[in-house]
Amino acid sequence: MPIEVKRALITGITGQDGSYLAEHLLSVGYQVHGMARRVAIPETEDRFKRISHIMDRITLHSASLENYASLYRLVANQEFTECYHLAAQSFVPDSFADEFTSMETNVLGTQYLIAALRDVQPECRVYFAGSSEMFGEVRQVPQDEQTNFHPRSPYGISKVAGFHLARNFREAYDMHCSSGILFNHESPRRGSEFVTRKIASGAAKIFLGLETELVLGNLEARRDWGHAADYVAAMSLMLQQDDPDDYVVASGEDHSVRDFCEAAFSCVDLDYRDYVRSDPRFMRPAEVSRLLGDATKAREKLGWQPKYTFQDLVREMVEHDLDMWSKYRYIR
Ligand code: G4F
Repeated sequence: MPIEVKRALITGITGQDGSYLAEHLLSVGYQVHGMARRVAIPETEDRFKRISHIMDRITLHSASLENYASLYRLVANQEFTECYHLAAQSFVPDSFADEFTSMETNVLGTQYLIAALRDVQPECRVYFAGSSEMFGEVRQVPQDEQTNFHPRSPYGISKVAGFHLARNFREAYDMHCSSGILFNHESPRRGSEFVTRKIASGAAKIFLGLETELVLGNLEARRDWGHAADYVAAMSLMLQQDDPDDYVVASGEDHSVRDFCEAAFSCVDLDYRDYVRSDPRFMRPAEVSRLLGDATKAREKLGWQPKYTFQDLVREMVEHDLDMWSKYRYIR
C-alpha cells in the first residue's frame, strides 16, 4: 500500500520560525507549502533569504491574511494534512505604533484562515502560534497552561484573541486545532529589530570596529530565551497527537537583557559595560518585566526536549554575526 505523503501549509514561511519548520518537515518527508504575500518591494531577495536554500523543495502560494478570498481560494484548491499558522505582525513596539494593522492581521487573519479551512477541509490539523506575551503582567511565576492571561500590548491582546479563536474552532467544530504558547525563541535568523539579534550584531560590529556603542531600552527586562530550531519541533509534535491541546514551550530559565549583553560581549572578550547604554527611546508604553515558562506538559505529553542551552544560543548568534559583518568590513 502506498504511504501517504503529508502536506503541510506554513503561513509565515519566510520568517525565522517558518524557515526552521520548513526544514524540519522536509527532513521527515513532508511536502511543504508556504504562503507568502505578493508585495512589490525592491528587497524581494532579502524577504526570501531564510528559505533560499530550500526554494527548490517547497511550493509557495500567493495569498494574504488580510484577504479572505485569497485564503479561501488557496485552501479550496489545495489539500493539506496540517496547517501551521505562524504569520503575524510580531514586533511588540510596532503593535503600539499601529495597533489597527496588528489587530487586523493577527486577529482577523486567524479567523479568516481557520474559517476557510473549516468550510472546505475541516480535517486539516491546525497549529496556532500563541505567545508568552499573552501572560504580560504575570499572575504566577513560572507560567504554565493554567496561568491567566494579562496582555500588556496590542500584540499580546491580538494573540489572546487568536488563541481563543483556535480553541473555539476546536470546541465548536471539532477541529484539530492546537496552540503553542511559545516563550521567546531566537537564532541567527531572528529579525534585527528584536533585542537578542540587536545585541549579537552590536557585539560583533563593535568588536570589528564598525560601531562604537549599542543603544538599547530596558536592560532589566527578563525573558525565557530558547532556540527557534528546538521550538519548531514542538509545533510539529503537537499536531501528531490524537487530541488537540495547548502547550507552553519554554526553556525554564530566565535571564535579563543585561545578562544577554554580558554573555554576548564576553564571546568577543569585551565588557558590555563599556559599550551598552540605555535610552528611553526604546522603552515601551507598557513593559512586560519578566517571563518564565514551565514546559512540563510539553516535555511529558509530547516528549519534547530542547537541545540548546542559553550559552549555546548566544554563542551561535554572535559567531554568525561576526562572520557576516567581517565580510561586510572586507568589501566596504
Ligand atoms: O526581543 P523583544 O523585542 O521581544 P518581545 O517583546 O519579548 O517579543 C518577542 O517574543 C514573544 C514571545 O514571548 C513573541 F511573541 C513576539 O512576537 C516577539 O518575538 O524584547 C525583549 C525584551 C523586552 O522587554 C524589551 O523591552 O527586551 C527589551 N528591550 C530592551 N532594549 C528591547 C530593547 N527590545 C528591543 N526589541 N529593542 C531594544 O533595544
